[in-house]
Amino acid sequence: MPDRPSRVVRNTSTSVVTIERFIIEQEELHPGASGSLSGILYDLALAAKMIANKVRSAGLADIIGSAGASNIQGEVQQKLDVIANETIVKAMDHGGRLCGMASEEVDEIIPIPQGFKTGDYFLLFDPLDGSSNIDVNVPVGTIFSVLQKKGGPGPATLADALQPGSAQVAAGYVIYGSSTMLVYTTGTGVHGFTLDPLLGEFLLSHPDIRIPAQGRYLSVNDSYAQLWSDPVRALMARYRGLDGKREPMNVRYVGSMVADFHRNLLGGGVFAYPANAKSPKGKLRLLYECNPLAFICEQAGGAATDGQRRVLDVVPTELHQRTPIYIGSRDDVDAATAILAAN
Ligand code: P6P
Repeated sequence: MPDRPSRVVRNTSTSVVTIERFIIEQEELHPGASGSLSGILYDLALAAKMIANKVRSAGLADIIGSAGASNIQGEVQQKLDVIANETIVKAMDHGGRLCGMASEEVDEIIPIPQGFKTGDYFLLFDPLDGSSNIDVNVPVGTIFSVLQKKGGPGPATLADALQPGSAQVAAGYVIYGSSTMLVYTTGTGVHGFTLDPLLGEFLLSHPDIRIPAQGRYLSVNDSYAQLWSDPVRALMARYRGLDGKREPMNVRYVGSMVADFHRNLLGGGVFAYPANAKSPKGKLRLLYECNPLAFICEQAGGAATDGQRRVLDVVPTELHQRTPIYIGSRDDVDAATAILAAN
């Protein structure tokens, strides 16, 4: 991971800072910066506003419900999945900063259209995570990850995508909840911005987010308990205080990873999606869900493991590969490593 200058942290109680201004200030921490990464972040913030508009009005327009098609994951695509995916591709494909993109909703690498300049970065994203919750108005989210292109200039190759999470230069998510927030890192801390719908601006509301070392919340889907291995069951007993080693954690599980992760990031906790007999490699995708959230979590003082090793150290072999994940407060993730890696 490139060396990182110190953080820019401010007291937001006195200053109104837009995300655009914050991005510029962060860029000034990197004297040799070309401004390309800043441009990518601006464009992602714009895409987030456009998706937020669609999500907010989903109940009113005839875009609720499935689009009838299925994606590579075999999941029925919700119309908003398709719209969010197209929104991001159209916002990002002509800026001249990317060599290509990869999306949860698209089987192959998305090339930069003919006639547009290619750039030095590769963008991966889940356009609308948790979309099965859309129809019941539960928070959903967008997750993104930015890598530097490997090798020389030109169109993206699979090698540009299949880099370990430790190579990320930026990562973030948008949560479309009671308010719309964009949270991101470029390796100098984690910063949160809340969308002011009247201004149409993301304003700095959570500078330098730090996750508590030990969590209050456990986010896990217990319906798979019969399918877990014995070490996973032992870990869940630890989290629940059943082995007397810690206070029981409160269970909070939304079924939308961004919502569960965001609550734990701010309040302390661990999100666990273990491998199970039905999903031996886990369910969540490494490249555009687990890696970006792991980068954010570590930058906030937390940790993320697949049960055997640090998520950011996993060398990917497939674009849509899945991984087990235990992510959140450092002490709670360390407990997962201690119990799972030993078995
Ligand atoms: P389960 C949503 O489909 C998702 O990808 C994540 O957002 C969420 O955390 C997980 O799957 C929920 O999976 O098996 O508990 O319904």
